[in-house]
Amino acid sequence: MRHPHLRSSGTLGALLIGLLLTGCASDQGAQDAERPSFAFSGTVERVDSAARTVSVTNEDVPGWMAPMTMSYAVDPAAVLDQLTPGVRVRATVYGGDFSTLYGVEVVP
Ligand SMILES: [Cu+2]
Repeated sequence: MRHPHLRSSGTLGALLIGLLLTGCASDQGAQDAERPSFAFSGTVERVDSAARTVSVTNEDVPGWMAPMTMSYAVDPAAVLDQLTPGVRVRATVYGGDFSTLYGVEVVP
């Protein structure tokens, strides 16, 4: 799914070229280790138990995404059961991946 808020096709083009070069230089297949990671934090707005997704309003993540509310899959999937509207979460996100929050933790 395309992220709806990419500001310039130049950024996307550079990203795609980067991915291609990465693919040529290495066949490790572990994309996450080679992409920039960002610390994500935000507030849960809604949980869709059937779809196993959560709608989160994020704080600004410079270089990744400005504050907005979007729907994500979560990893580990089991953490979804701890999430309810209003809960604050921390996670790790990766450059170019706007669909999944990784290592999700509830902020006490
Ligand atoms: Cu967004």
